[in-house]
Amino acid sequence: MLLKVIAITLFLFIPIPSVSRAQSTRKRKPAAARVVYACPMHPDVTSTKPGRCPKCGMTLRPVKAEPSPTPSPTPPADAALTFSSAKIPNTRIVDQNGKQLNFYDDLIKGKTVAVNFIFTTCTTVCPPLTATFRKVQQTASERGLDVKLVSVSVDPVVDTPERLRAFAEKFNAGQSWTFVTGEKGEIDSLLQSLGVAVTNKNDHTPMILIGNDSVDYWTRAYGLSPPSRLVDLIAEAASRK
Ligand SMILES: [Cu+2]
Repeated sequence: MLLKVIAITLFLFIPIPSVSRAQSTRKRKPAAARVVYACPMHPDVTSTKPGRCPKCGMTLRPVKAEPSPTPSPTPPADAALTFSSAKIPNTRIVDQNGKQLNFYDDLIKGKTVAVNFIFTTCTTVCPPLTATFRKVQQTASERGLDVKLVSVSVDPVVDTPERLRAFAEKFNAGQSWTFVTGEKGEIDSLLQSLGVAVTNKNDHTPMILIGNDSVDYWTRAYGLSPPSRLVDLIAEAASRK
């Protein structure tokens, strides 16, 4: 009887060490084959498992493990450097007043602009993003800066002009702040061109595109940066000759 118990115990326990050995071997795969997950807005936030960024809540995206163990603290160079006015399409869009506009000609051409990406039913990052934009609007006007704010809906089917107008009113949006929606296909291709397309609207980026179209100067900023910092970036863009 005792022997039987020992035999069963052995039978039950013997395989376990070999399984955990197999797992630890798997974990020790060479770095080249490993995938790490990084936040698109916070490249310093990385994880070996999928999940969300603790800073902004965005879904971490798989990236190739870097040969260096410390990832660069600056955003990838392509984010800031390869964008230009030529990439902005003249998409047919509708604003919060139901007016048909052409995205580039009517909202961007010759202007200093800040563009963010939101949807009105968002319960996470969009309310603070929009509140930040409201503060930017206020501070920019106090500093006499001529900047147009543009908020593009990443959920154009739900975000009708009426919904956007109610949202705009809630955030005291002034004349120089346009909310953009339109046909889903059109908006999707607009988002694609602006480099912010996502398959799930909840993954949309808290990024602000800031630029001065007249000199084709563009930069990107984290959408929840202090408003004064964003206004500094806008002022810098506006001052480019
Ligand atoms: Cu959101």
